[in-house]
Amino acid sequence: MAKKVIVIMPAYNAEKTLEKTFRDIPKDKVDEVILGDDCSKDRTVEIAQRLGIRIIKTPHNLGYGGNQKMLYREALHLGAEVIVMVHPDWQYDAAKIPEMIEPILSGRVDLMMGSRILSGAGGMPFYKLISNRFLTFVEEMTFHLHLSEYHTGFRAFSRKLLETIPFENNSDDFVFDTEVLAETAAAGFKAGEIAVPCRYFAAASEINFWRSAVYGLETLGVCFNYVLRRRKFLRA
Ligand SMILES: Nc1nc2c(ncn2[C@@H]2O[C@H](COP(=O)(O)OP(=O)(O)OP(=O)(O)O)[C@@H](O)[C@H]2O)c(=O)[nH]1
Ligand SMILES: [Mg+2]
Repeated sequence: MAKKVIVIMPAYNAEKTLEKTFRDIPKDKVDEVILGDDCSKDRTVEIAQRLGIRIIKTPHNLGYGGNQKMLYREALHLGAEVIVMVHPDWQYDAAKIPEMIEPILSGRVDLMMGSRILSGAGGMPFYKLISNRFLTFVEEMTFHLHLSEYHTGFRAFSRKLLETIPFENNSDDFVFDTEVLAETAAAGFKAGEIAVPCRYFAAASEINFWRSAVYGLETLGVCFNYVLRRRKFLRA
């Protein structure tokens, strides 16, 4: 029997881009698409309903990480063997899903990342590119997952990975994504990546400078904690 593939989209005010993102998903390659709505204040839910997307809603505004937790829980509950996370902001080319899931379906890796850096990071604002490169360098020195970018919003996971890592303990905010990668490395899973063309426009990039800065500092904190824990573990 074919392995079940579920795409999850953590959404918050995605009315301008949801339909375009959804249209790009190759429906013949996935079994189900689920949208997690984090109490959007716009027409996200209405549009998702019209498109026939399965919707689950957070009880109150949880944040980006909280939304993902709810979605992974649901995807695992529905029996997904491969879970693809893509931002519904039409920044990443969702048509690349077959290439993202193939290495997981064939059992070569448990995590796949869609790298904007490998595709030239077209249009990424300069300060984001610099901080992305810097943080990725620190993360690569820490986690050794052999990735060109640790901050993409297009990822695919095996069921085994999501069942192994304690993602429920992670932050409900953006640093959730970094914590998942730290846990992936700590558990010894293998990661892979492909180049994914990206687009930059207002609705695809709403996180402002200060939220990016907080995220950057929190990411460094995750790296620091990881090194400390490893040292203790090696000494014990
Ligand atoms: N739950 C929740 N999700 C959010 C919030 N702000 C953004 N998001 C989601 O997080 C995703 C990423 O936000 P973006 O603004 O695109 O930031 P980014 O992709 O990390 O950074 P860029 O490289 O600038 O695009 C979006 O697809 C939103 O759905 C929020 O306040 N709450
Ligand atoms: Mg974005």
